[in-house]
Amino acid sequence: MDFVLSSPPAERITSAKIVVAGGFGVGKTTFVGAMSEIAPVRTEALMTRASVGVDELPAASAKVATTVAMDFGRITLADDLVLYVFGTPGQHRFWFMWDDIVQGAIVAVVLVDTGRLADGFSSIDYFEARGLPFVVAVNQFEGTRRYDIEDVREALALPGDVVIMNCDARSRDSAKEVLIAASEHALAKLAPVPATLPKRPVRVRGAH
Ligand SMILES: Nc1nc2c(ncn2[C@@H]2O[C@H](COP(=O)(O)OP(=O)(O)O)[C@@H](O)[C@H]2O)c(=O)[nH]1
Ligand SMILES: [Mg+2]
Repeated sequence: MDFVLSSPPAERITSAKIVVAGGFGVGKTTFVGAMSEIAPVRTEALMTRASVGVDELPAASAKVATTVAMDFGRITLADDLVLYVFGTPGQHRFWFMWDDIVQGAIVAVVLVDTGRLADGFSSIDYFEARGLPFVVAVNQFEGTRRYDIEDVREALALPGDVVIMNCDARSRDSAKEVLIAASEHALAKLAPVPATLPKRPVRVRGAH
């Protein structure tokens, strides 16, 4: 069968790297799997009884596998913009990999779960320390209490300019919305507009 392009190929394709971080079991692997247009690369291992007491999950979680290196997916946001999305392993014992995984990223998404908001702190601290812009996406697990975005902001002690949004990590559209917001946030941070223009004396042409 012939392959027909529906639109002419874009002149220049820009790719960017985005990192998805957050606590253990918050939905990072689910998020990358939902948004990726290629079969996501996963490095999941089955959780065994050996992880009891080490990797604690919410009581309702059906999680049977855990990411031991990273998740990787790709999404084309526009004809000329491709995002490569890397999910970090959540457990602290894998943090030695984070510096490599975030290398070259333009922005991060910190997934949080309102049942265990505090699990988001270490990711937030990490990106604040690295100076990497981030957005916060609240993964809405059913059965957990819903909070207003501003309550989440207060609980996480985040300033007003940090984008916080609700999401469903299982939904491609929802994950895509988060990635669009994150890319826009990165662009805004890359091209900061000075709050006030420097004041200069106005020179009138021809005046002496
Ligand atoms: N009910 C519900 N389950 C979810 C949601 N997001 C993820 N899960 C489940 O929660 C478990 C942990 O998700 P996973 O993506 O492996 O978390 P990770 O440790 O952050 O990679 C899995 O069994 C998912 O199927 C959600 O929005 N709602
Ligand atoms: Mg995972």
